Amino acid sequence: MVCIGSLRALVLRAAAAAGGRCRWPRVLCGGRGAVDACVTPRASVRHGWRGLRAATGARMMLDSSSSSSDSAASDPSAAGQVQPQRRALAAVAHAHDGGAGGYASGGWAREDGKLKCGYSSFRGKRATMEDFYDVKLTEIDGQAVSLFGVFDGHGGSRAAEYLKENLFENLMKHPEFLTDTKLAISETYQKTDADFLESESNAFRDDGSTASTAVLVGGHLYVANVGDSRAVISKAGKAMALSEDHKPNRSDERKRIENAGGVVIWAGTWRVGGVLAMSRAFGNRLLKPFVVAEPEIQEEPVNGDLECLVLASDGLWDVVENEEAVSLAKTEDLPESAARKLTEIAYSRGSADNITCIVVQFHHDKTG
Ligand SMILES: *[C@@H]1O[C@H](CO)[C@@H](O)[C@H](O)[C@H]1NC(C)=O
Ligand SMILES: CC(=O)N[C@H]1CO[C@H](CO)[C@@H](O)[C@@H]1O
Repeated sequence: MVCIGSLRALVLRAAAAAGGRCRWPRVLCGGRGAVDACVTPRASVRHGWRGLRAATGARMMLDSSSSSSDSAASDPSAAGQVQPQRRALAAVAHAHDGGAGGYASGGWAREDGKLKCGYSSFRGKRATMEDFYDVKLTEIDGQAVSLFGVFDGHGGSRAAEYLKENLFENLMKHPEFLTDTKLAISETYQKTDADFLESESNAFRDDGSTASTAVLVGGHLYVANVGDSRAVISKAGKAMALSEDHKPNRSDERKRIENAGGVVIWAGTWRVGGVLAMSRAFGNRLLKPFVVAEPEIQEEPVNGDLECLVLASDGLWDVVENEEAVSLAKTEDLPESAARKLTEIAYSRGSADNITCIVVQFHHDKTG
């Protein structure tokens, strides 16, 4: 595969939630189509967007990658490129890892000032971290595109990590991504699930993961959900869930599972086959075809009414109400500190699970 189109690509990829996986900018050939960028804790100023703007090291690296790509794109051999052109719109980035038992958090803003986002991830009381997230602020064929995802793994971290690495990459490559975004999301979710199962050489592994994603393209917000992570927005002052958790005892889900020949059994809570406490997930080879990766998708217009968006794993939603989450997301100055406070609140209320959350604030009054 020619690496021309991908040279233009500049995508901010969030570090793995577990921290310590920051990547310095590098060009990926072979169709991955992304320059990953990440500022390590030491290179970043930790507090506030003003401080972040001082992270000029990151800016320069991003800029220099894009200018070298300009010359590459004028190369005649670029004529055959199949990749849409991508360009980063993220102004600043930082991330830091709170160390063992602590937090990882970070924040970004779009260059046009219309959107700020931040994340926070807490390892919880158990030993391993199975939550991952991904944030991409980019431009495809001249169109601003933002993607946010929370992936909460179970039975191992491989499915969640695979989604972080592949789901949005696959989605942005879908030929209908800009023209029929819902179709692209639905097909990409299911294809990525099939790819993951195929990539897992050990047929006895049963790693699974949720995916709660929000994609902003062409003045619309598309929220797609598989599993029991959740997306909530604040619209004209009101909290509104844009996904309905996939619990096995939801009557439509129970019906779907039973029609496929499966059972929903009470074992401490309602579980598919007495095993899994959610009715849809990526991976979970042994529970296919009852546990599917077909997303439910909701669409919202992006206008002045849309104030903020919170995506989080069930570690947050088990102990924090939707209303409380968005009211904190709206009132905090920085989305990163809102995300951080939400994970701290969830932890202080005794949530023992992984807690990962992304907060997005919309600033509609900003003009390019
Ligand atoms: C599903 O079961 C849980 C208890 O595990 C209960 O709290 C919830 O209300 C039930 N939901 C439905 C749709 O029946
Ligand atoms: C640190 C932590 O809480 N890890 C847990 C994350 O969630 C998965 C699935 O619920 C658990 O298996 C991990 O132990």
